[in-house]
Amino acid sequence: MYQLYIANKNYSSWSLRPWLLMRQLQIPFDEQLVTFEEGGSWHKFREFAPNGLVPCLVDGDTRVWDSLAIVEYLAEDYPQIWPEGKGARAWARSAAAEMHSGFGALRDICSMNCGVKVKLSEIPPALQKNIDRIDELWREGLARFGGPFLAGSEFSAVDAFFAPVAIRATNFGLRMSAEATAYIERILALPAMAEWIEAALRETWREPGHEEELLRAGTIVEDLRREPA
Ligand SMILES: N[C@@H](CCC(=O)N[C@@H](CS)C(=O)NCC(=O)O)C(=O)O
Repeated sequence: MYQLYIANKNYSSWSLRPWLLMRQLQIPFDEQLVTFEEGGSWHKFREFAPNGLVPCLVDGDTRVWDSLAIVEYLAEDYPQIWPEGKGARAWARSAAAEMHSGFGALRDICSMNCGVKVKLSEIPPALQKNIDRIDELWREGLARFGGPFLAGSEFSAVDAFFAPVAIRATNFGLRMSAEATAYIERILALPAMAEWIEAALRETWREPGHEEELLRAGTIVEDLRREPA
């Protein structure tokens, strides 16, 4: 049985990607949730991941320590992880890679916090550029492959890679096109996504670094999380 190491569901956008993909595609795994440490989790996460980061997949003697590498490792046994058709797979891989290595302003300013809604104090040009590019990319995929998912009729790895954007866009009130907004609603309605968010809202752990990121971005308008113990 695969073991998937993740961190706090409320904060960990990288953990969400393989977790959602595996849950949605019904790939069995044991979830190993290890909470973030105040000031950095390097030592704690090094106990299972050589790079000291989550997510990390353990399959017997094999350790896979990056979200994109995990997806590719799983795809060797579960080809449905990528869409059918060489052209759709090339598009999906390019888009997932663009998310994996880019959109720094969105990731920095709108950090994932499933339970908290924030009014941004400003939308700097770099953030608007990221939002516009994601909107363009999503509209392209939906139109070209016919939806309802980014690369066609089935949920695939490219949807999992953009899933945290659905949470960020909702919680930071980012304005997107009608097609992108409808796509966000579809992703949030997936049973596995609802399961992740419900679990995130039940968490009572708080990590000051992640909380401070929100305060730098704007004003908190709603906190739906369970009170810390
Ligand atoms: N490129 C990596 C990024 C992994 C990453 O940055 N993970 C964050 C959590 S979402 C982490 O482990 N941070 C450790 C820390 O905050 O100390 C991947 O795709 O898996």
